[in-house]
Order: sequence, then structure tokens, then C-alpha cells
Amino acid sequence: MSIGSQNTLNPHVVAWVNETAALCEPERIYWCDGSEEERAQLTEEAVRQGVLIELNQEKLPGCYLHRSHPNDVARVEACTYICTPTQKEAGPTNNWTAPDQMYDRLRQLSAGAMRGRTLYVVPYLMGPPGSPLARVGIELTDSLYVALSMRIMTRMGAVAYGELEDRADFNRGLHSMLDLNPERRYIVHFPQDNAIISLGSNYGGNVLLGKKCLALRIGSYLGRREGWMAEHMLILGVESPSGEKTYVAAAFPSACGKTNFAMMVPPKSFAGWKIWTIGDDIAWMSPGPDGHLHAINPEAGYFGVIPGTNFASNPNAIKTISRDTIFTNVALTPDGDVWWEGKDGTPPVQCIDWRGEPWTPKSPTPAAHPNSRFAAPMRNNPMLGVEIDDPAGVPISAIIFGGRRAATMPLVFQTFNWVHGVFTGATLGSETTAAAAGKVGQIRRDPMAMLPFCGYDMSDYFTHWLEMRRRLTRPPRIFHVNWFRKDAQNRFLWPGFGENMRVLKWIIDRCRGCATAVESPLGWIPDAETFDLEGLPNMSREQFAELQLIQPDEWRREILSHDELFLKLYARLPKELVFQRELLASRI
Ligand code: OXD
Ligand code: MN
Repeated sequence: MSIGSQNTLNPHVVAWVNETAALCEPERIYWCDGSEEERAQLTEEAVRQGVLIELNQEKLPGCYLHRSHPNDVARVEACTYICTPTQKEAGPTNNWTAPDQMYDRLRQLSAGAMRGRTLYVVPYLMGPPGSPLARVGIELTDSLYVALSMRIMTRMGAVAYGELEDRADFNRGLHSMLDLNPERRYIVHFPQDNAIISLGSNYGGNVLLGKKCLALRIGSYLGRREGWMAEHMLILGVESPSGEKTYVAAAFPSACGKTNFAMMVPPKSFAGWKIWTIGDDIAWMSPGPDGHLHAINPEAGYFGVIPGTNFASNPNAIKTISRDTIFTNVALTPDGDVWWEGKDGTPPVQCIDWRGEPWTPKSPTPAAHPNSRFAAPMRNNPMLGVEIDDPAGVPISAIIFGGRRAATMPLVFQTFNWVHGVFTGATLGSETTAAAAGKVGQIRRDPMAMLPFCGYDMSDYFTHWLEMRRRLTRPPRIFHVNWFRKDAQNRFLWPGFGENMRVLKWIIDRCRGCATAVESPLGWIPDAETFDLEGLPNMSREQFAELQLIQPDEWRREILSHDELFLKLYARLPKELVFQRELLASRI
């Protein structure tokens, strides 16, 4: 075994790398430093090995295509475990195995797993340097794709060792692709040890360990212990024409438009308004000395769903992915460009699909996988908020929950108070998407969009939310939105994308106490007579009222469907949520 140049003196890191190398037996250890030279060298190596395909560098400088194994294209919740010391701590919504048993099983699978391969030591920092919320992780991986993607998605390299100094409190993440056999696929969290082991996959959500594994599953566990929150939320700043900024965090389930919302361009009638992106997927939030909830984005890049991304739906994303981007599972055109369903322009006459097979517009399957992705550095975003590097984060005025619902849910409502807001988040329902393996389009309860990401018992998580209120003198107001309501002909009732600015404006005006609202059984809703529809073609006041309609029959069914989750959690569900449900039923 030859050792590359070790670039940290931290004895805990060195000991852990040696211990892992002794188990996995890599041929070589490569210590990443995050430099430009390293990026060039590792990229060249990835192209040589066929891990990355170089794209047309004139059109797409610094951009590459990666194809994952066709059996490995999404997060796999069935293979994801939270191995707390007791099953009770993981709760009924997580897979659990006793830690000793799971460590044994994974150790056996990892023994000699990196023979003939390189082990990359990837040090990374989640959050701005100097932030009390920031955390260091070290991922040991045998995937070059992971090493290069982590460089985009996190603050990777020397900066992490600088923050860690000689401490031992870093997240230990071990990843090996093994042979990509789904039978040997495990994404396992040991929150009490701040450790993750991911085997048998090379799909981003399962293997970029800073993201879902550390920033959400382990993060939520640490957050409860230490009095902060790790949430599946975008963060954005709304700037008014007079320069006033209001910050909002929003939780939507995977592939429901968080990236589009975080990068939104307001419509023409909102001249002078700007949306600044702070984060598109994850928020770490903690009470600040001013009594506000303050949020940082722990990530440094976007791992976005690409189908449907175009100049109309998300012009800032198109600019962001025009360079230094790794595309996964999109199609390749003959001139070295990429293609996906919903891209601007006409489909190519022929291309190579995401599996590497010839494709034409007549082919029966899509050219890009429905969960194809881009990994792009946030610094490419022309509307990146300057606050991104502020260790104190941004004060959050509104929290928005949203799901993908063809019926029942109105465009927007404001909850009556924090506890009602927690109930609304806890009962969030949404149609399943291609971001996770399994059936698409079925409504499931996805509390706070955290069902696949909560690193402990979901009832304790609700209690944590309720308790956070006591630590805030200026809590955010809580709202619910639904961009996806359809009419009887299955057409979307709301245009979405940039037009969502109208809803966002109502939300921030409510937070600032300067928008009217009408009381409804669900909460406060905009007055259909005064809501800003100016310049919105094809939207009459009657149509807007249809979007906001609350139908008692649908709502009776909706309340019954909360049982899908509540019965599972009933034994430990905070009583506040049970009472909120009663109140809602009586209002309906
Ligand atoms: C994601 C997801 O990749 O939520 O962000 O699946
Ligand atoms: Mn996500």
C-alpha cells in the first residue's frame, strides 16, 4: 500500500484513516487538499478512467457528464438506517438495527473492499468558516466521482482542517461503492458516534455524505441535543425596491421545486424586486441574540434535479450550470453538449441517452433520467446572496411548508400561530417523486419534508419544534403553499415559477404586518379581491378563488389521511398536535 502525501497533523484524523485503510486495504491513499491543481489532476484521471465524460469545453467550460449504474439512480429509503443505541430513539419511521450488529455486518462487507482502488480522504466543512453552527466531516471514499462532487457541494480541503484544528469532533464518513450490487447497499447512520457508513451505491444522495447524511440525518440529531434545527429547507432573501431585505426558509419534499423557488426571478410587474439565493436544499437554524431564528446554508453547491430546467423555469440555474458542473444521467449530443427533457430548444435528432444507448425523439423512454442531476458550485449563481459567508446566518421571518398536491390544498394560507404551524408542517402531504426509488405520484405524509431525513424519533422531532418556540422572542410566521393544484381537466391552476413571487410578496407583507387576510378554517388566506394579479394573463378573480377553495369533503378525507402517520406515532405524539387536529376538524 503506497501512501500519498498526508496533509494534516490531526492525530484523530490520521488514526482513523489508518484504521480504515487497514480494513478496506486500498492500493493507494490520496489526501485531498481542495486546490485548483488537484481539481485539474483528479478530473483528468476521472476522464481517463471513464468516470467522467468531457463535454464540449467551448460551450460548457469545466463541465463533465457522469453516468451512474442504471440500478443506482436515486436515494433508497429501504436501505437507509438510523442505528441509535435503542430502536425507540430511531422511532417508527426509520429502519433500525442494533449498532453492534450493523457495525459487524458493514465491517465484513468493507473488509478488503478497496483492494486495487484509491481511497480518497475528503475533508470538508459544512457552513461558513467561523460559524458556531459549522461542522467538519471527513469522507473516506473509493469513488473519484464523489471526491470531485464533494469539492463542488462543500467547502472542501484545507479550510476544513483549519476549522478542525486538533479536535476529534468531526463526522466520520466511510463510503465504498463495493460492486454496486443493490443487495449490498447500505446507507447507515450512527448519530451517537457522529458516524456514517455508505456501501454499494454511487448515487449523490446516498454518497455525498455531507448532504443528506450529515447535514440532515446526523444534523437533526445533533440539533435536538444542542438546541438548534437541521431542516430540509431552502433559504432566500427578498429585496424590495427600497433595499429592505426579508429572509424566508421553505420546506418542500424532494423534487418539488426548492431549487426553482430559491433562484426565482420576479415577473416584470415586480420591477426593482430581487430574490437572493442563500441555499436551495438545507438550512441549519439556531436562535440568535436578537430573538430571531438565524439560518445558514451548510452547503456550497447545488445538486439539483435537471429535467424541466430551462430559461423560462429557472434562468439563474441555467447560468449556474453553464460551467464547472458535473451532470449526472443526462443525455449526450453529438457535439458534446447535454440534453434533458424540458431543456430550451428542440430535442436533438439523435443523441446518447443517460444509459449510454442511442436515442431519437421517437424512442419510447426519456433521454435523461427523470432524477438526472447537476452538481454546480453556488458561486456560479448570479443571484447568490452575499450573506452566504456570514457566520451569523440570516434572520428568518417566515417558514413555508409546501407539497405537490393536485387537489385539496389551496395556493397559500398562513397558520394561526407556531403550534398550528408545527401541526401544518407535521401533516404535510405530497405526491412522491423520482428523487427516491419507488412509485411516483402517490400522496404520502412527509412531515416538514423530513420523513426520509430525520435522524431520530419523529415524535421527538415534533416536540423539539414545539420547544424551539420558547427560545425565540421573534419567531418566524409559518405558511403553507401549493403550486400544483389542478382543475377538473388536469391542468395546473397556477402558473408557478416566477409568478410565485406574488405569493411570496403576500407572505413577507404578512410578516411585516402590511397585507390584509381573511380568516378561513385552515388559517389566514389572501383576500381574493385584493391579491396582486396585475399583469397575470388568463387569471381572473374567479379562477383565483378556485385556487383557494377549501372543500369540506376533501378536508374530511385529508384529516382522516393524517392517520397514516399519526397512528404510527400515536404513543409519543405531542398532545398539542392531537388538539390541533381536533380544532381543525371542528373548524371544517
Ligand atoms: C435531494 C433530495 O437530492 O431531496 O435534495 O433527494
Ligand atoms: Mn433535498
